[in-house]
Amino acid sequence: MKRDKSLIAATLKDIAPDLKRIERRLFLRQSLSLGALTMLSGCDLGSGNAVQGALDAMSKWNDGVQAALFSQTRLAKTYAPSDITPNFPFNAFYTEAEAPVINGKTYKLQLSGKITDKKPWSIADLRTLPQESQITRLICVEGWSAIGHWGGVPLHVFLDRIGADKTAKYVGFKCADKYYSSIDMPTALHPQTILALDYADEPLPTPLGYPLRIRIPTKLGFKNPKFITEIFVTNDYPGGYWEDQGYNWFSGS
Ligand SMILES: Nc1nc2c(c(=O)[nH]1)N[C@H]1C(S)=C(S)[C@@H](COP(=O)(O)O)O[C@H]1N2
Ligand SMILES: [Mo]
Repeated sequence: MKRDKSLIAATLKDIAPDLKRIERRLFLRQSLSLGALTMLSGCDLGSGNAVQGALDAMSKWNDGVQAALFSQTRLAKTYAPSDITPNFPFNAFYTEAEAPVINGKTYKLQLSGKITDKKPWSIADLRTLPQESQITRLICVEGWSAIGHWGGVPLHVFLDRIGADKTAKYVGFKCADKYYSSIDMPTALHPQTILALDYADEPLPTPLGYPLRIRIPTKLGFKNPKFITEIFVTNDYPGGYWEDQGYNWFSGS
């Protein structure tokens, strides 16, 4: 995540004189009250500084533009078996040795929120549903990407099966390692968004998220949560581990 943070820092440094000038002008003329600014940016400027408020507002605006451009019928590029990256890389906010080891035999996926049938699902249950396979590229904001072969249940099939409220805004994910993330409903229903159980036709190896992860080729890597323990459907913005630290929430790729 270093590269992106330093980029933001550099950008902030570049625009600092302009921001100072704008701030001073606003302050002197008092042409915009804090209340008006709060309404414009849609966030509470009193709790942060003006620059952060403006950046957050830009990021939210960017979410709206990206969501409008997103198409449920436009597919992410798929690749040939010969394109697959050998030794698909591990990435997390900790080292590979610290990845959670989950017992797939006793594991149950928990469901909550706007879902009719909240019965927990075992891995065996999930394997009775239709399976989909894809060779797609995962792109990480840290500056690397890798092509991998994923298999599992299309999320839209699962959401149908459990009676999820598809008019709700968000699908959220909780993970065994305290990671969490969330996506918009159109992305959740996209045909290539899958509840991945397999990598290269075998159960996921631990580093790649055993026993269950989300694979979304239309989103950046950090929006592909691994070691999923719970799925929920909600209209309340759930955020995410990196999203809550300033990463753009929509983050299409
Ligand atoms: N549970 C969990 N999921 C996670 C992460 C994490 O730290 N914990 N990191 C994310 C990030 S930043 C990336 S790039 C991808 C990496 O997936 P990989 O390990 O299969 O390469 O996982 C995402 N999902
Ligand atoms: Mo990432």
